[in-house]
Amino acid sequence: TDTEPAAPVRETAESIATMEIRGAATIASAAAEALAEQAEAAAEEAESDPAAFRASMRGAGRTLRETRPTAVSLPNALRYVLQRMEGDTVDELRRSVVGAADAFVRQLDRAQDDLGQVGANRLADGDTVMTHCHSTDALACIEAAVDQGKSISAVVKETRPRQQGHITAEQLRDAGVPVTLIVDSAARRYLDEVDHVLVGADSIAADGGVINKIGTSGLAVNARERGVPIMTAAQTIKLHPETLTGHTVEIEMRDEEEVIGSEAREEIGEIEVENPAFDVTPPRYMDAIVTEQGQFPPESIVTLMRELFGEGAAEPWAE
Ligand code: RUB
Repeated sequence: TDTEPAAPVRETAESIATMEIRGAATIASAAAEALAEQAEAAAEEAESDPAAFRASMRGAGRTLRETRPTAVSLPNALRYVLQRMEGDTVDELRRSVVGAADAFVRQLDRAQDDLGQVGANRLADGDTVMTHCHSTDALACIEAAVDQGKSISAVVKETRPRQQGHITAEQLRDAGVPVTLIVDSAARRYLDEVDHVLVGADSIAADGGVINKIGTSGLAVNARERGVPIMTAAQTIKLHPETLTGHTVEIEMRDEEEVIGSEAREEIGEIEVENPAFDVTPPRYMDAIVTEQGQFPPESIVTLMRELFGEGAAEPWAE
């Protein structure tokens, strides 16, 4: 049986669950780094027992996997690192894990830079972009456009209930992008004033459906109705391999506390409160998926998915 993971893994898992660490790409790199730290701790503990080392890494993988269900970049990160765990001795195993985690994080950073260039090419000098939630992949596109010398402004949706729009607003302000913050329900009114809608993704399904922060699908439908193009910025680590075999993506349901505090709850009394964190935008409402490998119409993303994840969705963390 596996022992409890080392402190860095437990702390990272806790931070992901409480959303101190959040956003699909950030979660993925934190998980990879936690596995590297687990490898160091496990190498000391397992001493010369490779089987104990492997069991300890699988346990860490499970702890990280169980934090949040929707962003596939998390299991994809665990798969990347744990499938590269190899060697006959504990030291070889340790080095393979640390090396794979390093390589993963570097690839993630490079993919985001490359994707930013692709997304930036869709933006023209003087454009205004509407954002939803906080996506580092989406921000990379705007920042690359600014680096290209384009002047871009932004209309930023606050994104209830957790207001990740505030993080987006701060980062855009720091990048020198003029920001107008609006409440979510004002989005359709402001669509007439923007040239693009730009969002990120937690997962992309084989049919091109985009799973992202709750409210994305309504925004996409409104954007289509107003004739505003909408794109998703998503590195290929967001492609969900299990959807190739018909599985659906689990939508995280979060605590009602995020929607009504205890005081409001007491006043309102016995009513149902639901708090889904994500929704699915059907491919027909999305104009383009921008990845580090170029931009794709959502309907053709399945080809890329087969190429990159065709071997299926192994679970190297399973007992
Ligand atoms: C974050 C969210 C982001 C995607 C993409 O949701 O929906 O749009 O994760 O982010 P939460 P990135 O705040 O609930 O984690 O481009 O940084 O991977």
